[in-house]
Amino acid sequence: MSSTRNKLIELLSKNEAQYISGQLLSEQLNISRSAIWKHMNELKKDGYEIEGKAKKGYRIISYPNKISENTISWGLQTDWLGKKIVYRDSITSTQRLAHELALDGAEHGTIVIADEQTKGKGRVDRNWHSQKGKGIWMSVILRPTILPYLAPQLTLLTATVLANVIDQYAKIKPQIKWPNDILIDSRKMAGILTEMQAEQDHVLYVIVGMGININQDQSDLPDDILNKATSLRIETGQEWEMLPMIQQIIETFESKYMHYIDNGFKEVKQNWENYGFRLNERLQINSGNKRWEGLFLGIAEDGALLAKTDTGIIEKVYSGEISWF
Ligand code: BT5
Repeated sequence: MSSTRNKLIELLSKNEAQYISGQLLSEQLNISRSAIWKHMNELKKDGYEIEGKAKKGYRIISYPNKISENTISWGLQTDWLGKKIVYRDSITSTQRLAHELALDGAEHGTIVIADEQTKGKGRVDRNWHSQKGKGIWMSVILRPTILPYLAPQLTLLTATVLANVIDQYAKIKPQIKWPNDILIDSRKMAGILTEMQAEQDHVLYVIVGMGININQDQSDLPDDILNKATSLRIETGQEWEMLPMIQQIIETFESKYMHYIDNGFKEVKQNWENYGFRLNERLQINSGNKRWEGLFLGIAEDGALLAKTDTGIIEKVYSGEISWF
């Protein structure tokens, strides 16, 4: 977003109670009156309500709820994450566009976000329902300096980011079901999809997709997920503003990611286990053609699930489905 626009919003918001004249704005920003007028129109398009009165000047009446490149960027306290944001009203899948942009050289920290996805993706080509304006559908392009086999750690890291933000923002403690589900009352409120392009020992890029159900009510949920999904609204009985939550997710992500890159996985592991679903309970694991039972111990340093078999052996599970009794 242009720095002039940022300054303009800043000036307007400092003067909220009174009008600020076009003359003063043009002096402070060092641009013409007609340029100011153009910026004002752009702000209105982004959902800012601005009153303009002859002889008095401009006054901000309300800030936007609307999601756009600009409204997300404004006030975002990050160094690199979300410096470039690509927003669409409607898209097939933010993952898909993120892959295209990444292959085209998009920089580390680029974000793709949409109001609606018509072909939202889950893992292994499952479908992800992404109704217009009802949730946060967002993909982050990362170019991490980690070895490819450690990329699954990024899914677990992202899960802790979402759990933390839901916890702080809505004062509701979610649980993380290994590896990628965020649950409330055993129902899925958010899912994460991590996809990677790598050479043998070098990650080209990773795309972390997050789908978070926010303002659906029970009747919005499609039949196939009616009994296993939930939203923040269903859980709390109120509508939630998405914009501040998106910003909080981006800021928390950057800070946890930096800590992880600098210090390793230890803190992610602790944080994850703090929200771990059914830790220390018996579970059933289906991976490949093997099906076995054991005690869920937590996660390993490399992000694998740790479970103890009935013969006392501690096994690591890297992929598969788990279920409980
Ligand atoms: C996931 O897959 O949970 C990963 C979801 C990632 C979605 C984001 S949105 C932004 C980005 N762009 C995309 O296109 N995708 C990412 P998985 O663990 O495979 O779970 C998929 C299963 O969850 C489906 O088979 C349904 O049973 C269920 N499901 C579908 N939509 C859901 C929803 N909105 N809420 C809860 N559960 C849902």
